[in-house]
Amino acid sequence: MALSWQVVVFMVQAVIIPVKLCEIPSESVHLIKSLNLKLLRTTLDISYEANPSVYVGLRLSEDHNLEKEEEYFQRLKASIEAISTSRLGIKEGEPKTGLLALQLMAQKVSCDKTESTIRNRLFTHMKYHLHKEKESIALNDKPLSNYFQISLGILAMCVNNKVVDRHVVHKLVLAEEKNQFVHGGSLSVDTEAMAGMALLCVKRLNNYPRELVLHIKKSVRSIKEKIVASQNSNGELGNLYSTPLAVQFLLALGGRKDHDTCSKAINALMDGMKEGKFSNPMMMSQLMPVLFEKSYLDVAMVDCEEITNNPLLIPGSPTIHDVVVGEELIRVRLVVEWQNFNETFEVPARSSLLDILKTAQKQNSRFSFETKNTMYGPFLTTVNKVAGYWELLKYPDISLLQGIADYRPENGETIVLRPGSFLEDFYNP
Ligand code: B12
Repeated sequence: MALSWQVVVFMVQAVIIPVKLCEIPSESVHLIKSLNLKLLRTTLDISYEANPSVYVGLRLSEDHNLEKEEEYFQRLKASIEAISTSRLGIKEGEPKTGLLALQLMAQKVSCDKTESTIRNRLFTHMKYHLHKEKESIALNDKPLSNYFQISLGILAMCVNNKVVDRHVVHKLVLAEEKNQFVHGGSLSVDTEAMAGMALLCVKRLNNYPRELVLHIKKSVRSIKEKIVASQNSNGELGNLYSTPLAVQFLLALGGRKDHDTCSKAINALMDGMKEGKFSNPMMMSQLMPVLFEKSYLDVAMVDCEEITNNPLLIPGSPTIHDVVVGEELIRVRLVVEWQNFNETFEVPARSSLLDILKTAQKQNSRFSFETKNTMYGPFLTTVNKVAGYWELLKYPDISLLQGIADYRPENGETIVLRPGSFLEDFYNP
């Protein structure tokens, strides 16, 4: 039977017009612009230390306010120089593997002609950190920081065209084989994606023995399978906040086979953006490259001549907050597991969990807490003088997807603070 002309046209188009793997819908321009402005606005608040991940995100965008980006880079440069001139070493319990990696990537996308001595010192620090991470894995079967940061470190060296010690790469490959990329108790899709990008990059450097290359290829395939299998009914890969890095990995991998997986994931991201779920600068910075169909591997290819200024990209005041607390009051119950603490507090509607913890501390002498500032915001480190990893949950067992400064409980909700695995030893010596 003769084919109708529409079928023929469709088939010809399918052959000559390449299907893009993770295409961003064209009607999303406004959404993307507003995220770009939101991210740019976070750079204006000088009470926060400059965040290299935010800078990398801005540089991988295709819309630039060159003046603001330059001002921000000058602030970053001061901390980069301070690290590069510091003595080689790692303060007990404070590895800087991830931070150094992000600084190296920031330096690369800045097109700054930083003195080569400073750049070389940074590479030396990075190598040293990766070496110490490798030693820790060999000795204790766990990194000093985590596999996400080791992957970032390998990636940062690689996009700067520096060869990473093959034993370090081998440790990452082995960890993937042994399913060691976990967050809390479950699979860390973020880490899978970051490791996947690092391995893709080193594979392309073409500098390793054949056997290791075969191992790398096998790991990349297994990472891809795990990421694709992690897609939920909303289209998210893992959860909403691991989806940006997972899509970056799929983009870096290329090929057309995962078109469906990727477009569902992009839709989930667009919905998340519309619902205002991307307000944390770190999360926005990991999402930014995806909106321009890029991945962290593109850090290697930033073309300084091509970056042009958009005079219309003007961020508003840095003090505009996305969420304002309401006048009406809500009731939130706070439970501290293992400590027999179970109390209800009244707070203004839309208060963050951090506000609730502050209220609890003020009103109840049996409750106290401490936090540590990180690039993602305040990290809860200590509850009632017990230090370690405290997991945040919504009763009974739903692990929160946001930190204490971003999560806003609803009226009647119960928040559970649970000692994480390494605190269990404290309670069950
Ligand atoms: C490793 C990791 C952890 C480890 C960190 C310790 C370790 N073993 O190294 C553990 C398991 C403890 C952890 C805990 C949590 N995490 Co976490 N974590 C990560 C991961 C995979 C990498 C972080 C990292 O090393 N970054 C690189 C370095 C350079 O940054 P850094 O600031 O120096 O790193 C430190 C802090 O970031 C801190 N940290 C880790 N996670 C979080 C989350 C928040 C909200 C904050 C404020 C800090 C923080 O630990 C890092 C290592 O010391 C990211 C994935 C991602 N996409 O970024 C998720 C991620 C940041 N975590 C997330 C979440 C939700 C949490 C928890 C709130 C989960 C929970 N329900 O309890 C808790 C934090 C609770 C608290 N006490 O405040 C989300 C954040 C999403 C968002 N909207 O902000 C991410 C994106 C994972 C995800 N897709 O869901 N995390």
